[in-house]
Amino acid sequence: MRRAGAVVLLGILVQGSLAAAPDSLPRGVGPEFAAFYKGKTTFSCIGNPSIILKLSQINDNSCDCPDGSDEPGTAACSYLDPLSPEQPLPGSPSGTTNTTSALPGFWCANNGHIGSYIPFMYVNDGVCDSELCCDGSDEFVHVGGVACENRCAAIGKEWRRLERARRESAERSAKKRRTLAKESRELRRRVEAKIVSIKEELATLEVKKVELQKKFEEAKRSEKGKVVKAEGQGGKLGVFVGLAKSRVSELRNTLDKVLDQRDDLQDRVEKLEDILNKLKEEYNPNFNDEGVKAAVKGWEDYAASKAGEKKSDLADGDIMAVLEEDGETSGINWAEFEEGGGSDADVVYHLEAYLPESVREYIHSKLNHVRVWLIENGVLADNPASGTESRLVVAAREALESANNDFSTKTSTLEEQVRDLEKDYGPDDIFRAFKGKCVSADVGEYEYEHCWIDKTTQKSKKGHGNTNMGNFVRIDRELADEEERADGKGLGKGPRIVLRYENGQGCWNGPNRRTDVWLACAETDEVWRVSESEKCVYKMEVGTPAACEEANEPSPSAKDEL
Ligand code: MAN
Repeated sequence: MRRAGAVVLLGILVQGSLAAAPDSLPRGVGPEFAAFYKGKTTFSCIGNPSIILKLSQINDNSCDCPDGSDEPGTAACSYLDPLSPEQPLPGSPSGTTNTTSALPGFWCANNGHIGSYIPFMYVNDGVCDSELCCDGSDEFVHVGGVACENRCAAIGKEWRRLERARRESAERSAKKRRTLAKESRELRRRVEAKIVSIKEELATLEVKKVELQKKFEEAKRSEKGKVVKAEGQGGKLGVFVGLAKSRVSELRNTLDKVLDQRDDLQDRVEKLEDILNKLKEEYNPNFNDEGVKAAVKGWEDYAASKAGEKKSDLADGDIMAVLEEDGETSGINWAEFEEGGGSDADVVYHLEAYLPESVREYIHSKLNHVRVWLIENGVLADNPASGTESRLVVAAREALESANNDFSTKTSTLEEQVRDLEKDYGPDDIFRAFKGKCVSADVGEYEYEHCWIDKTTQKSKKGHGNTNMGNFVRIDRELADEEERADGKGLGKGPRIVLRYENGQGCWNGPNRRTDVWLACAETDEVWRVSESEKCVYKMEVGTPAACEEANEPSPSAKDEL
């Protein structure tokens, strides 16, 4: 490992340089500077071409060029490195090294791995810098007996393995991002389509509302002018009830009359029986009058047969009960049939009660229109209970109310959808696909949760409840400047998406909590780290495919044009 505090001057990795530098090149010259050294009889300093040196002055361990270009393979000009202390330079008008090195460093070809430059001050310093110079070519004089083995084969193999894994992971992440972008596009399209359809529905509803208002007014007007309804008018059952009621009353009157006649006849029979009884008791059997004798005999037979006769089951009380007027406590309660839930109209009025909750409201509004139509067209009876609105008015009012409710619900849904469409969901609308999703991580005594484009929460694992750490306000970009992490779970360097969450729960003696959620490209959504840089100001580092390179796919409209 390199000594602490050493400045990595230039860790430039030159791709595609697995081949060794040409033999004719002086030690330490990188491929992009080869032209300055190759096939020359003399050497001109790169930054000061007027200074011409002999070839033997290259790498002679003496810094002859002001830009150090004559010493590509030694540490002789290492003081030119920007962080080296200023040194007086012989012949310099300013007397200082107010110049920079023409070369980025000592070139390690690293055959079997990738070539790289190391700072000149590392050359022959007695330390093996295997990470930068795996071939050990920087320690060619073996200071203090140090001999750096060439580890490029193993390091290169491992590097290529990791590189392949990184590339594959990046490809998978990019693919996931494309899927997310596609999902987001589809979600956006749905919102747009919903807005169009709600607007159409509202336009239709507007017309319907005017119609229903008119119908309601008409129904109220006709209600006011209405006189008492004719008995039994209306639907089929209404007619039947009317007919039955008058028929029953007819039969009752007839029974009453028959009963009177019966009583009359009964009286007459009783009178005749008295006469015959008297005859039987008072006639003189000694008179041989055959006619009287036959009459008495006939009477005696009649009386005997009457004595053995069964008495009629029909009690007078029963007949009187039948003759009693119909009402709530006796006979048939016609009112129930005329006003109550017994009409055929009630089947339609109560149909909704049998429907599942989910469709009830919809059917209710549809049914109201049907009811009004049926009542208006005389198919259903409109049977108002006395002192209340007629069903026609009730149905018209309910239909209007239901249309008004429908209108206001749809208006708020429209406003909601329009707001959603205008909301910033990030590049490619990517965070639209994250709606309703959360990621969380256990950190110390809390579980931290990030609900995308919604809020961040600190959840106590000791049962102290949840604390809101901020609600989503906007998407920003900030520059990250962190060392790459071996596991790749870090922000690294470069511009990063930052999701801002503000106005969370108030901090005791402090501001409301807020969170910056920094995003970096990763294959899966994951909260990597949470920190509280100052009291109640949190930083979450979150990995997600959404933060990978933005897809440069042609837009669907561009495709269509092709
Ligand atoms: C709780 C947590 C901490 C916070 C303090 C502030 O303990 O929300 O993160 O720093 O309150 O009082």
